[in-house]
Amino acid sequence: KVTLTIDNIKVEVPKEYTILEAAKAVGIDIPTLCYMKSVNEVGACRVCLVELQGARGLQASCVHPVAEGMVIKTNTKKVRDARKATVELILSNHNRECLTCYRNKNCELQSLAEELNISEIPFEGEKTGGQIDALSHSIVRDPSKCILCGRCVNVCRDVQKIGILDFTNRGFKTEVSPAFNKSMDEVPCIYCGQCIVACPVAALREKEDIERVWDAIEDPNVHVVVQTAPAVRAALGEEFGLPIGTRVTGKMVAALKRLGFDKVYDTNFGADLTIMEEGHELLGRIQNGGKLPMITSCSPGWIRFCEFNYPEFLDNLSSCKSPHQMVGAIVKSYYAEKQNIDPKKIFTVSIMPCTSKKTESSRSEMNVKGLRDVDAVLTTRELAKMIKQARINFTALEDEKFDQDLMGEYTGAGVIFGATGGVMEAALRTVADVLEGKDLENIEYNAVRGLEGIKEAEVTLGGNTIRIAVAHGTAMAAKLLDMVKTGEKEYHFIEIMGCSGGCVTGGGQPQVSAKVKMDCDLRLERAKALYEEDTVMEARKSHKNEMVQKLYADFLGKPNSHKAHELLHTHYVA
Ligand code: HC1
Ligand code: SF4
Repeated sequence: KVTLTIDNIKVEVPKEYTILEAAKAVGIDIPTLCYMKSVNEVGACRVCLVELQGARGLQASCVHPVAEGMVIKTNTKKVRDARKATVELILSNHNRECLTCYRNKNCELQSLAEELNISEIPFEGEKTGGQIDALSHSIVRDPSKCILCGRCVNVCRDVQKIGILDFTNRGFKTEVSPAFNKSMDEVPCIYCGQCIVACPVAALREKEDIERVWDAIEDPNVHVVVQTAPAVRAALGEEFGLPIGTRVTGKMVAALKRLGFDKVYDTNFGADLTIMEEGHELLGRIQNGGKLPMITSCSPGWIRFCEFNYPEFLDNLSSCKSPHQMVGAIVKSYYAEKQNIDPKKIFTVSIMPCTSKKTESSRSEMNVKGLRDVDAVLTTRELAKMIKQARINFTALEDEKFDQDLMGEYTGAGVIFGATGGVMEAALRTVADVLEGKDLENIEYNAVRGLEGIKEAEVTLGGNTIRIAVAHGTAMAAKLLDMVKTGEKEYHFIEIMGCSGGCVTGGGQPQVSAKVKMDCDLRLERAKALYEEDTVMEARKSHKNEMVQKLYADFLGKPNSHKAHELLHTHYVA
């Protein structure tokens, strides 16, 4: 430990701390901009400058290590002037159309400018920033908003180990973009959107599809069915000022009904259905000598990662479509038939915590007899925008229930899909009952919960030992697959999610400032909300979902039947 003085307060902290962390330990809040804990600690923007006695010039506190006896001042005229000048310089080369900006009122640069009391920009000159890139289905990049903080670069390169974005050109012409200034559409980007949630401004955002959804709702000849992913309920409340980790399932449903959707279902029904299909696929592969390990296929970011980087594992992927695609396909077939609605007049909307789902739903294979499984995918953020546009007082809404007919039931197993390890746990709950031939009581698999990058376990079921692994974030996926490739590890079943933490921290979830993220691990808080919902559900195993059983009895036959394959399974391309 070392002792130092910050703003006349003595503080004792571990010697590995930076000045920024030491100040925080005694409640002194130093502003930052490029800094993002564990992701971007580079001291590039110089907003976190402090005065260090005896040092020449001001020091960037986010990278400067503490030392015994240091005397630091964080709030002198010199410090304030320097921070202000730095932010003024950034603003002088920034597209300042704040009123019409995607991040208006939720922008870290805007808040900083306000805090520093910046009322005019003394230097005005040439501006950099090229064309907006909106070619992909998932992500829009606007260089005129970029402040070159490097957070997206580091998330993509170090956390995801993909490296799509980097600094290009030099000096004043520096830009962050894919190599050779290509479009995000032309590079092996997996559209995980982790760069979006890392961005402090609006240089990266999702490709919005709100207007098409409003149009469908407005059209009296169109029957609009909406479904919500498990992880959305764990984060939507943040957009309305509720604490991180507040579960807002009932309010979300109430809001969707007020927005005018004809039917409100939960993707969890599809998650339960996925477990039936995937569980039987796994049992089939184990019993018939099929390709192992089988790997889950719900996360479209992970699927793209596999297609681009590990094509040798394509046959290992479960052939199951992801749960929301399954729901879409079942709505346009079974539901349409039962409700006697022409499937051509049905418009399906998925509310997802994920930006990659937009691209997934546009894949040509994702259709039923030429009709799209899912017509539009909106992120959690886009749903929040619609609710705000409709002037719904979200926090005051009374809880409402999902529509209860046909596809209106779900189990706790479906809910936990949204957290890393959840798909595995849900699958085990069903596979265990099948192999043991009874209704097991112990259904919580703690070995696959939590934030360890790679989780492994061995479970013995009905005399069979099943070796499983779970990885989240593509860096961890790569590490795990490399071990499988060399033969160092052998498994029967692997769950992989493209984002660290699973869907709860997907690229379509509410943006949370780096400052808040310093103290709060979103992955844990949001996952808690899902595990909580699981424990209050009456049925917690997918095969106990009676509406899924009825779907098989009345329509699909049995899991992995010909019809199930036609509607619920897909293929992958290298
Ligand atoms: Fe997910 Fe899934 S869990 S992929 O993370 O399998 O997006 O939440 O909807 O489809 O159910 C996302 C979440 C989601 C699918 C399910
Ligand atoms: Fe990288 Fe994901 Fe952003 Fe693509 S979406 S640039 S893969 S972080």
